[in-house]
Amino acid sequence: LGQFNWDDPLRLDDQLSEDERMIAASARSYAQEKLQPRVLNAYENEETDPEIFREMGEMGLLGTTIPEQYGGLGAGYVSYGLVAREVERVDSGYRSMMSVQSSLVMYPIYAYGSEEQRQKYLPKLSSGEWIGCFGLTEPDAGSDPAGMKTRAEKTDGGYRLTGSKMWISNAPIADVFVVWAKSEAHGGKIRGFVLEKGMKGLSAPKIANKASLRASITGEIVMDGVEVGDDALLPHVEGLKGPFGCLNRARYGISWGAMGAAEACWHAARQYGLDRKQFGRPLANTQLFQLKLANMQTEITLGLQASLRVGRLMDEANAAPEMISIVKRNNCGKALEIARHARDMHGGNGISLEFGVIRHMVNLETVNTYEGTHDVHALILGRAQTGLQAFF
Ligand code: TGC
Ligand code: FAD
Repeated sequence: LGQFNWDDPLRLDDQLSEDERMIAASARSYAQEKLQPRVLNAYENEETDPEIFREMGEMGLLGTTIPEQYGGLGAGYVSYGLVAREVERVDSGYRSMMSVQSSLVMYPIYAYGSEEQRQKYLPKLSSGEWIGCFGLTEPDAGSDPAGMKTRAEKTDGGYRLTGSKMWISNAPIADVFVVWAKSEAHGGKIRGFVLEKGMKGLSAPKIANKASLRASITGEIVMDGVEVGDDALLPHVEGLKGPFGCLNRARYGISWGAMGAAEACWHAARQYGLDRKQFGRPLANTQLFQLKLANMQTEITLGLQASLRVGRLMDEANAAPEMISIVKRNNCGKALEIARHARDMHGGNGISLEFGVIRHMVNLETVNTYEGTHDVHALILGRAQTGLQAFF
């Protein structure tokens, strides 16, 4: 008979390579030793320590899938997912910082950039010396990025960018800005540009008073006629498939990350139930408590297996975006539900930040919304199986 491990029921660990296990273990020890001790303070005070990028860079956690010649780790997408899971076990905001840098800034520069752009930006982004952000969403264009208003006008030897981006992770502390704009010189098609901190007309004010994802700084990007050279254009992609190509990777990482946050909530609820007695016995000795734990265990186990399958297909360059919609949507929705139950199972203590579960719960509201909301991914999947477009 096979062995049953309550916290790894389908033995995900056995399905990983030696390298993948090592990368996960090193991400876990970094996250538990360096991030866990500072998260409460960061969350309470809404403070993002830029030093975290340097530390992650040193640990090889930035640009996991980028080739080593550009400073990346040269590992696969399963490894990237395992890193996201370990970081988000501590806080979704820390995973956000990591995944924006890796999938939304380094990836487009690697996949769509010139050799000069790769050489200039990737090593410093992978070491964490430079911090990156990704500007797609605008005040009037969120789920529908095709409605963006940001424009790039051709100038002599370059472009002038005008517009604003909203809800941009890392923006106020970013050195490198990957922004998407409609380019008049390319028939109004969406093109990517790499901007740098300090450019005239570029600013990134912080969005304050977030109730969610407080350990990760978020801002606007304001481009008031920012002049850039021709070399700021990402030459190798045009149209929405540019930003979506990055989002495929980030959404996939989120599917693992959300399960990490869910695992943290599940484990906390189980321990709480074993420790706390009411009516003369541990809470974990009641049927309702065990039903909730069984549901958590089942959803997390299935969610992780599904992400592993998509990761393996990504490593074979054989994954379809709709597969990623399934795991992003399912795992975020399920993680949010698990966090809400874990909060409830902690009773009054569940509303205290000291116990962590309400922080995960509130963070997961963002995770369920960004990178395509739960409902937008349902519409992507609805379109794929009916052939009918229900966005408008
Ligand atoms: P649609 O007509 O479907 O497609 C337009 C073009 O894009 C191509 N495409 C894709 N390519 C690669 N991967 C994908 N997943 C793709 N999806 C679409 C498509 O083939 C087409 O190419 P072409 O060559 O024919 O032009 O576009 P639509 O305008 O109808 O899109 C609808 C919809 C809802 C699917 C899409 O707009 C969508 O996904 N909306 C959600 C927006 C979103 O996810 N925003 C994320 C912002 S970034 C962020 O949240 C970062 S948070 C990070 C953190 O802090 O961790
Ligand atoms: P809307 O698109 O206005 O959606 C509002 C509601 O309407 C949602 O429930 C949605 O599901 C629903 N809805 C929308 N369209 C339809 C439809 N056709 N049919 C049915 N229902 C629909 N963006 C970036 O570009 N870069 C970042 O780094 C980034 N970081 C973020 C960090 C945080 C903390 C947050 C909160 C957001 C971030 N975003 C970022 C933006 C994020 O991607 C958007 O918030 C998200 O795509 C949703 O867009 P919206 O907020 O405009 O909501």
